[in-house]
Amino acid sequence: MRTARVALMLLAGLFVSCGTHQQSAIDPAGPQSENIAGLWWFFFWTLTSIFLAVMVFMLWTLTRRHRGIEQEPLEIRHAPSPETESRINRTVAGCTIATVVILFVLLIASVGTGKSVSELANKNNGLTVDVTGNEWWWHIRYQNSDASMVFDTANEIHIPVGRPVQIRGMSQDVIHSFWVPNLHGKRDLIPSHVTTEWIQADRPGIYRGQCAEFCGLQHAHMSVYVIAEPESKFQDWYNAQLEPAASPSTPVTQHGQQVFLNNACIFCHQIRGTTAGGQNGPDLTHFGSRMGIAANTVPNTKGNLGGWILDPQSMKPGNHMATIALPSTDLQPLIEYLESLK
Ligand code: HEC
Ligand SMILES: [Cu+2]
Repeated sequence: MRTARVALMLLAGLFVSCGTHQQSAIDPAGPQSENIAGLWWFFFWTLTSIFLAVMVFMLWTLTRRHRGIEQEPLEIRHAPSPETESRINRTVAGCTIATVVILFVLLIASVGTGKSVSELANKNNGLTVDVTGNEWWWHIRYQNSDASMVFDTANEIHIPVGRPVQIRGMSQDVIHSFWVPNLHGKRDLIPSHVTTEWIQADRPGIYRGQCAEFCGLQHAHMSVYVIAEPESKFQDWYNAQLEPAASPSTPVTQHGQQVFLNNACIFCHQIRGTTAGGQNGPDLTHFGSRMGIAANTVPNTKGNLGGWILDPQSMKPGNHMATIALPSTDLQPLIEYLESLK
């Protein structure tokens, strides 16, 4: 009984979404995942029925009375009569044909799902987002045919509800896999190869995704949020992201900016509108507007940010951010500055 309960809980854990940030393949939020969830349920019910039918049949054969068979001498027990023999043959042939037919039905359903998942690609709407896997964070670039409209961010993708968005997946190092279960299946991100997929959210929400291909030490701390918002809210966000970073307006944040620009931070991080143009770490131009720190390992709060800058290796061991010893008088202004970058 206890094992059954534990197994049920584990199973539920696979599917149930955690809090407001949903992550579930069978709670679809868009047409792609709806197709995939439909296929999943079709497989589930088909295979469950077969399993139950086999179990019932087995129980029936085990419990029914074998008339007279016990009295027969051992040698002839295994020599069935010609009628029994032909009945057995017919049953085996029937089951074999049924198995082949069922496998074909599942195959056709699966190919059909693949086809309907790719259909969204025919609707072009102009929004293309490049997602590049890095050990262990997501580089996000909003593409545009006008180069002045291209911008970078990290670990968070905003999309307008009801519009298809093309995701172009790439990798900077090893193979990663982009998987936001409420919106789509897994798509591998392969070095020097571009993979594409189309996602669409039909209801607003925050959909959590995570790297689905083991990519090294911090693979488990490589998550991404897809935030689906109504068109007008999305446009506000988009326009704000296009802007360079806000200039610091108070003495404290001005001091914080100087701390950032005078340290090694600039070799790895970009803050558009300043001299910091590093490309080895997440773009920080609008860092203060994001939900999480270090691929959403911890929520983006001042306390967590201070802990991260002081000792990134204890929060996410092995990650590629350098530990930089800062005097305590510099840390607080630096935190204030980064959080002011909305
Ligand atoms: C050697 C390159 C390097 C240096 C130097 C560096 N960082 Fe980082 N930083 C990174 C990398 C890589 C990440 C992503 C780590 C991860 O999530 O695995 C990161 C993450 C961050 C983040 C979290 C961003 C996000 O959206 O998740 C902040 C904030 C940050 N760094 C601030 C700083 C500050 C401030 C300094 C200077 C004191 C600094 N970094 C110096 C490489 C660097
Ligand atoms: Cu990864």
